[in-house]
Amino acid sequence: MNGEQQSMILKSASLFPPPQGVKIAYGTSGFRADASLLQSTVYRVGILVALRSLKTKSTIGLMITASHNQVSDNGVKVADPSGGMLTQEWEPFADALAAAPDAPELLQVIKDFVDKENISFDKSWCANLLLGRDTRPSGESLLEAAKQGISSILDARYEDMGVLTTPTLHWMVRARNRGMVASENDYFQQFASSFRCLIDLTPKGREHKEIDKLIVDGANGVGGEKLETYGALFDALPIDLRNSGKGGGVLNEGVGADYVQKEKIVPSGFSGEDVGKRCASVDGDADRVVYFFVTSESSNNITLVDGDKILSLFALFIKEQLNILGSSGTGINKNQARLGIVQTAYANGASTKYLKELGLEVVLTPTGVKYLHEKAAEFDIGIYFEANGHGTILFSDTFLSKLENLNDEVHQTSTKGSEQQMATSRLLAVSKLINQAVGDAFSDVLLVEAILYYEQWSIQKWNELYQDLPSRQLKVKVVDRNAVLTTNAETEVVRPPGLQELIKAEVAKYNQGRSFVRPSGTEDVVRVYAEAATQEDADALAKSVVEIVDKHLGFGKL
Ligand code: G16
Repeated sequence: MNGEQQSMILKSASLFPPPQGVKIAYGTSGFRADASLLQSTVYRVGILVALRSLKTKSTIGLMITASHNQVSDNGVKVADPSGGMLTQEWEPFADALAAAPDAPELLQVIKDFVDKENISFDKSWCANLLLGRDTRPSGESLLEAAKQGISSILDARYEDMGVLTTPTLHWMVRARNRGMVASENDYFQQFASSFRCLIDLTPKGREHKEIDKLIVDGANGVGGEKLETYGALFDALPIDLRNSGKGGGVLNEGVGADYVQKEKIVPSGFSGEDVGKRCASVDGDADRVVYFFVTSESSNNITLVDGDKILSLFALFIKEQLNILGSSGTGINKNQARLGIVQTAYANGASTKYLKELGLEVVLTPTGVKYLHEKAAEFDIGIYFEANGHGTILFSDTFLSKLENLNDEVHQTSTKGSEQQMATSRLLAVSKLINQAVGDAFSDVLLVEAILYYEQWSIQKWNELYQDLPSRQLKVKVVDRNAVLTTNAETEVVRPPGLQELIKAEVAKYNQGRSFVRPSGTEDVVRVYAEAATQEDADALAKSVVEIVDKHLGFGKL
């Protein structure tokens, strides 16, 4: 780094002093906190993405969002060259940047890292960034701070893509780095045409009726806003949009995927008139989706069809297509198409049992797309989902080229129109319909809808794939959530000592009981999950574990 570069950083960094007495750490998917505390952190992430772009000689993405959190929070996520989350290897650097107390120390952290990583400032590559933000009121000024951070790296360029869903930005980064054009319109056009293609590949003989209207809860956020603009492109899928954000509702307040999945009650904007209808709820930045139906006119109850059920539907469909290929002597048999499933400890026990009974390989990772994505990439086809509705399908490049070769062969022979050819085309269509950069509410909805159409299933029939074990998720405010350290994909606590034994003793009291606790990486809380044979038991188990956590780490008021 030359003198000019160093003085530029010093000068601009002094305009973004970190807030006193607050430590903001890199969490499950980036930095997240009350928006008023984030100017300095976001400025510094601007520097980080510029350096990441110089290091990888690729386009990098920066997204201002706090996704499911309350509207007064905000945050920043980074998209790596693949379109996935920032490599975990750079997280300590992100933390060190955020923690530097003043401009000179910040410069020192940067200089040390640039030397260690051997980052070159020669003119052969200018840092190149794509920027986006969700609809939060604090987004614009935080994005300004990010731009200042980027501009403090000489010759860095950025394109401000405006208000976007998080997965759109990840998709754009992936597409740009593969040499493709990548506007927001391209993103929606690709999904719309792949959806149409998959619908058209439904086998003849199955009843072809119109798809029933899907009711979508837009969380009063960017998902609702974009669906209003682009939803008509999905011409085969009629949509009744609620909570688009236009009617004055507040982002994530009593609405959205996180609310619906955690509370298991009807979101605002839905009523007894919606009983039995197919509904989907996206989260604040539209990277998650859960389905549900209202169970009775007179209560707030819903039947939740969560990320585990979406995963199971996807797994069943993909397996069916692979079976068709395997039985037709295509050369793509079970051994050449390793299909893997990735879940977290939050996966309902009944879902894992169901997937294993299908003969599938199931792996658990800690919470956070960054872990699930990495694991899923080890398979020819890796399907990952968190119960909260965050997930996607990854196809390895090798497997995709096998499919493409098979498709070419089939087009040259008389097997055209055969089941084998249809299965090949369906898998190729799925690979284009699914967002392989990151979990994406829109692309997941379109794939769910295409599969339900293919199977001719209602949401109720889909829900019957297996019966969820009753569960409850709660959160506890604690003095310091980082006092909790877990192991074994977050299923056991190793610190503070003694806590795990107490949880274990509580679990032993319940039939089919299971419970674990972990510090959230997006909110200042410890999360508690419990499941058991009945809802009363799951609730009671969750409540006792909350009390144990509160006694050990909280304020002892519960
Ligand atoms: C983020 C992550 C998800 C994670 C969720 C909750 O989602 O991308 O993988 O499940 O946070 O994390 P935690 O339990 O650590 O708070 P989002 O949609 O909020 O960006």
